Amino acid sequence: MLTLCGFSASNYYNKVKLALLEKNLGFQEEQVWVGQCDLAATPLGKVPYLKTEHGTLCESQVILDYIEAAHPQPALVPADPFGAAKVRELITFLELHLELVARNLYGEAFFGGKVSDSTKEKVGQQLEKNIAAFAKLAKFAPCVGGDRFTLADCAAIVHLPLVSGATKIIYGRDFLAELPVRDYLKKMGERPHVQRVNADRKISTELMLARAKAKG
Ligand SMILES: N[C@@H](CCC(=O)N[C@@H](CS)C(=O)NCC(=O)O)C(=O)O
Repeated sequence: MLTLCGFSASNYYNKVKLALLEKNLGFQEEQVWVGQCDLAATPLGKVPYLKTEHGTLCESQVILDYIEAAHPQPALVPADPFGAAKVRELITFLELHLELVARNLYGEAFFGGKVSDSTKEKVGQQLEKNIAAFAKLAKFAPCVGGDRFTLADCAAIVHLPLVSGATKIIYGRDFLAELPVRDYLKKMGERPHVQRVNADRKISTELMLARAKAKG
């Protein structure tokens, strides 16, 4: 039995959760907040991590690659090596070049903190450049990499709303507005597993914010 550890407000947790659901794999969820992680399983204290019959794994992409190799069907990565690499290329852009850059804004955008003006300026410039590059690779036809639902969609569905939301709040403008992201997310939102992830996310986000408030 697989146990996914973390919490449903986390985009990286939800990337893995969506893939597990789409692959129809039985798994259980163990709610672990940041600060409560088993550091032997996730030495940087990040979620998600996965408990398997062989041991634990951290880092969402490592977990997804393991799941795909261990349970190839239904496939969320094309069988041909080039198609598979194109999926990973999109995930790299989504995470390394979009989400991780936008993450510098979350403290102020979502958690009542403050981000310096110089950070906002630097991050804004990086995002403009990286989003323009991502736009050249993404297809949204209707899935992010073309006509098939893949692991790149598991990443795009959870990360793109944060990039939109953070830029809207910090710069007063959704940096993804010129891409068909809203229609894409609406279409993906028709999938029952995406609906489940989003419903769980809302509950978990309220819990997370209540915990932060209680802590002061
Ligand atoms: N590269 C990691 C990123 C995971 C990550 O940043 N998770 C966040 C929650 S969304 C976290 O645990 N943050 C706590 C921390 O970094 O200390 C992955 O793909 O799993």
